[in-house]
Amino acid sequence: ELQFPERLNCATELLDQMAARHPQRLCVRAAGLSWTYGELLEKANRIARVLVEDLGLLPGNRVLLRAPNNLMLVAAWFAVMKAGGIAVTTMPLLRAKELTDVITKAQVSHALCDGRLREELELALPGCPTLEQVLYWGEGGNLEERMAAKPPSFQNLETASDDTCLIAFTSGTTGKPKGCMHFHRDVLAICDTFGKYVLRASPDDVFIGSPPLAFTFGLGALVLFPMRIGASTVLLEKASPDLLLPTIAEYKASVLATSPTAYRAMAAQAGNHDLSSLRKCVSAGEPLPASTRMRWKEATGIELIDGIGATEMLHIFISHIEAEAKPGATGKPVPGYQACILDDDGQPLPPGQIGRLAVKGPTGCRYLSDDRQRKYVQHGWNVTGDAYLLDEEGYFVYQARTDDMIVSSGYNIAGPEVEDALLLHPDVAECAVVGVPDPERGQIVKAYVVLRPGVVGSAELVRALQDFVKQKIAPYKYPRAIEFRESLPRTQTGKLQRFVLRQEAQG
Ligand code: 3SK
Repeated sequence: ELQFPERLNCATELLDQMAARHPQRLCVRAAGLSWTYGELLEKANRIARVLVEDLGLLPGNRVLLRAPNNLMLVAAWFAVMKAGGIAVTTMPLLRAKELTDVITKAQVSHALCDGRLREELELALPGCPTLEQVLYWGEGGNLEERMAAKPPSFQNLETASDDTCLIAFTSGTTGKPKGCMHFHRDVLAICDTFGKYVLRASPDDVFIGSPPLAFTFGLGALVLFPMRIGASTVLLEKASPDLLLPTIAEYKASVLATSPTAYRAMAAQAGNHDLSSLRKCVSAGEPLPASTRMRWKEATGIELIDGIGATEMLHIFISHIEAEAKPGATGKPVPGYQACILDDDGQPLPPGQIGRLAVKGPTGCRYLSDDRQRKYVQHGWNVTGDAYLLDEEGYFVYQARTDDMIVSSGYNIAGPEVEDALLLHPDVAECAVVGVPDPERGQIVKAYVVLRPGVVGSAELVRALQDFVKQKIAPYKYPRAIEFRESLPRTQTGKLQRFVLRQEAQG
């Protein structure tokens, strides 16, 4: 079991102490910029002073952070930790309405924002009476000027290890985001569980990846895990597969964190780039199809480390080391966590039966003023919205989001299993499978398919895809309806929004 002292500030552990030991070691890099641990500490200290001395920040105040993944965002995040504030990091693409909801719900009082993202924040301001202090950096901002006027030192607030330090908003695959509160000790706990026992990176590693730092997958994989061990990280403001591949080569990145969709796209182009520096690749954010694991391994020789996490749990809680990968299964509980499968009455199910995945461990769900807390945390278990089964070897095998189970003529069909089968077809680039109402069968399986460039959808192709699925999995699971699309609805973290397709189908 992890033990943390009663008083603990995660910034002291991750930044101050590492900078004291290795001031000259490279810490964060981005196009044309690079800061050592010593330099990042100085920037964070100066921002902390601006927050406290100029903007009157008090411990427990909530600070909105708004920027693409860049160095100033990391410095601002640590400044908030140092000053005992609570970071509310938001997706760069949020619009004024969404920002207003977050600011209102989290009672945000201060904001630090990249000047390029000023417009939507300013549109939101009239609807946000709690937000009194806003500073911009970069374009049209003066944060840097204020920083330059401050000394480079700061005395970190001695927070309690169970003081809240961040509120992460869920990306909302169901369309209703919730704020999840996490403590200073939680930030270190994810480093000392998944980071230490599954990822097992070293100080020489160079981390890189696509998830925004507002998504806790990105915060952990691109900032917290590298800094816990004194490694360095490369941040990309735009991290499409096309940009990630050459940047991995340019920086000789060795640890990559991105989504299954990106791995699939990158596998197709991997041969055109020098990826020889890569040694560890983490996939999370969405279930990993066995075909994607296989394609990435064929393209790079690297076994993906798959993981399921949740904003509610802060990071990944089921995963595996490379040597224990089992295609089609997510893995086993990360050391420090326990997991089980519950039936609808909250009773544990034996291996082989599908139920709700429940977990407990050093991190857990604390929704900010939301009744859904009672549903998520039951008898000490965090009951996720994922349908899983435990196999005979103790691996947890993903079936579907509980909302994505399709019941057709009495058969239970997991949409993602049909998606996995479709993805094996060479003409399919992406797909989403949902249940749509049907007068005879209750529901039928419908697939929305994005075809590979140059392939044209036709009635013959529909039949070919249906036959293909029938060859791969039990024939009753085949998609009775197939619609070709240019793209699929996704959250800003890349998760498929099947509920949007279900709603469309229901009219
Ligand atoms: O979606 C996930 O699997 C995830 C992974 C790591 C951290 C947070 C999340 C939501």
